[in-house]
Amino acid sequence: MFIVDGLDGLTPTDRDIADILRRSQKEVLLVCNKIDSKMAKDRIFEFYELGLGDPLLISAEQGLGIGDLLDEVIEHFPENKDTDYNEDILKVSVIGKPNVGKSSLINNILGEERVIVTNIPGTTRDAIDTYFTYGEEEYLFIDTAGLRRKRSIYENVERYSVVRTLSAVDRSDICILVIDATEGITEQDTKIAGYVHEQGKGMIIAVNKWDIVEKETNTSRDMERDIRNKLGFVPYAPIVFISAKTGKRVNRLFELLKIVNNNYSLRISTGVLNDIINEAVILNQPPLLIRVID
Ligand SMILES: Nc1nc2c(ncn2[C@@H]2O[C@H](COP(=O)(O)OP(=O)(O)OP(=O)(O)O)[C@@H](O)[C@H]2O)c(=O)[nH]1
Ligand SMILES: [Mg+2]
Repeated sequence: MFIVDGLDGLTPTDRDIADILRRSQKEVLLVCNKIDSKMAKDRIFEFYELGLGDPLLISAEQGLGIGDLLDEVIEHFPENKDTDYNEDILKVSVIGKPNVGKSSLINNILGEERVIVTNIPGTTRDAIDTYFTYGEEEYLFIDTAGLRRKRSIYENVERYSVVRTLSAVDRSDICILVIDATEGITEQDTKIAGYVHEQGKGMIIAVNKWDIVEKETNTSRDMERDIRNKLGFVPYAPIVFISAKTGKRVNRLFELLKIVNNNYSLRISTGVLNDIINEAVILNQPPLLIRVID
């Protein structure tokens, strides 16, 4: 991406850079910034001289044209970028709202600060793949951008973060849905779980930040009950109470990954399936259809 300054107009340095870029034979996007000013608008034509095609017009300060620019960038992404690993590897995406500790969990699992962790919601913008071996097993972990409530997700960069998170879910076998224990299940968590469920992916519910929850005798039981109530449509997803910060029960996640993976890849033969359906029909007779003929 070659950014030129619309206010300055075409400069000799721009020409030099354009020369180098043309010779490199790489794909180049010519981007003209500061287009919010009238003077810059009047000078756009100068940049056609660079022979790098139509300049894309943006204002970084005002946020103009950024969506179109990102569309153009994505157009140039190579296809099938993800296929250079063993297809059998277990793909696990870590998803949830912003700031619940998804990146912290990945770092804890890897034992190093691989991805950025801060308390600013929206720190992770892109889906980040990491390969990892635990015991005998190989895994691909995908850290994702936190999914915010709808109201604020449709702008520019945010929109792409959402697309990338949803596509991370699509390409994973199992999703670890991270919940913030201090907040409990929110409507947004329900929506995210709904998406994973609809995509037919395996799911583990990891209740994180368990280290800072004030615990009484039944705290985890009550919380589990609340989760089961609110996420009644995923009774199959195991729940685990963890702390990405202290590492508490993070190992248990790996046991669960194995179990969920076994269930996920289970193939049920037609015969067994028919038996189950017959039994269900016997236990719960569907109402008879009565046709009234006059
Ligand atoms: N006490 C406590 N704090 C945690 C835990 N996990 C994460 N945090 C803190 O929560 C904040 C957010 O952590 P991140 O890992 O960046 O959260 P994230 O889900 O990746 O956030 P986004 O990338 O913005 O969606 C940081 O300040 C972490 O230190 C935990 O288990 N216990
Ligand atoms: Mg993050």
